[in-house]
Amino acid sequence: MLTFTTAGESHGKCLIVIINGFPAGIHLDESGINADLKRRQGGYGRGGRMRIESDKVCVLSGTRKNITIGSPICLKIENKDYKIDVLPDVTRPRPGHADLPGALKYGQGDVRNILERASARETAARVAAGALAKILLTRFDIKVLGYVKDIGGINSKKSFKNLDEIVRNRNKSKVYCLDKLAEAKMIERIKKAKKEGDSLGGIIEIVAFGVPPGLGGHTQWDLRLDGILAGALMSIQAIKGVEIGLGFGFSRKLGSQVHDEIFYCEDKGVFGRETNNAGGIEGGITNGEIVVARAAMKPIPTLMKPLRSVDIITKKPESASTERSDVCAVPAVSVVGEAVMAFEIARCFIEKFGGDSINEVARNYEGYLEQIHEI
Ligand code: EPS
Repeated sequence: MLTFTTAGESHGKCLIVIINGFPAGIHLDESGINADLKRRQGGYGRGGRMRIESDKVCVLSGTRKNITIGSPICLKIENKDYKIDVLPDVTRPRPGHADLPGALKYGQGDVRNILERASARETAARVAAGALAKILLTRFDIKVLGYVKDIGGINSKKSFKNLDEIVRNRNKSKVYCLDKLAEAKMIERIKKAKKEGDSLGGIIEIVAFGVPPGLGGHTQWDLRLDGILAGALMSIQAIKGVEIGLGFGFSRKLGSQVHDEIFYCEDKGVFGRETNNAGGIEGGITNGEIVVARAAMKPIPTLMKPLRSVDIITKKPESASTERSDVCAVPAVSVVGEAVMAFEIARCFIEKFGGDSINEVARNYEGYLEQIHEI
């Protein structure tokens, strides 16, 4: 079973991620992981912290001569802004943040003991785990890509079916969106929010190309891939909604308008569809089409123009605490979404084709590909 767990506080010494169940025999390319970490740090709308950090992984275990050996892989990302023990107490919780419910749950009179771990800084560790999953998936020509669809109500209209076009357009954009016109408007919208001491949310889209039919499962509720992806995406800090394929759009249409009709492609010997409203998943199982998920991010709760709150010690009305933060982290979340979706697809892939070494996984996968052509 492929799993990961993270540790670390926002202003602690470092972030750690331990990945278990990763097959032996894969070249662990640190530069690929670091490129994703850098992309997560970027995107227009980030605050001062990202000028302090320059996230890079240090591989502490699980490899020999840069090749995985099947043992737990431990990755470390250092925090340059390490100052957790000297930071002031926080007693005015921010509406929308883990501050108050966390303080109540853990019996803390200082909200800092909650916010340090609740911080989206943790997502750097998840991106490292996801980058590792992407190395595994790339070996089987599966590519997972995230980009921005909407920031503060400004919608990117463009969509591409071609992987290279998505990468090219996304990488050119300061907000990781595919639509140049929308990009300019999004940047203006972020500038305005910043000037007004406010913050902005948005929508990200993640697509997975080359996923074979048969990942996930219909036989038990927790095997369903749509449920797994929704859970993983929803667990990202500030995510409040997830859709697969047409998502909420299904509810407004007739069945005859939305279900993707089935064809058989004689020359390739595969089943196919002309539409992909299902987002590549039917009955909790991948159907061989592109897997498409979207997630909605709420605006960041740290506001320079703070909302009303209460001091948890004095119980008197006060403005919520303010501190350095991002105005908009939607571009960063598109990188995190890509990572968590890649990891979950890799987890299901290993579950189905599992093996201790990459060669064993490859053999199982090739056998399966032959089998599905035979039914
Ligand atoms: C965050 C607050 C900011 C963000 C941070 C998440 O950090 P700081 O309080 O140090 O300015 O920059 O995000 C990251 C550090 C990161 O790596 O993404 C919060 O309160 O969640």
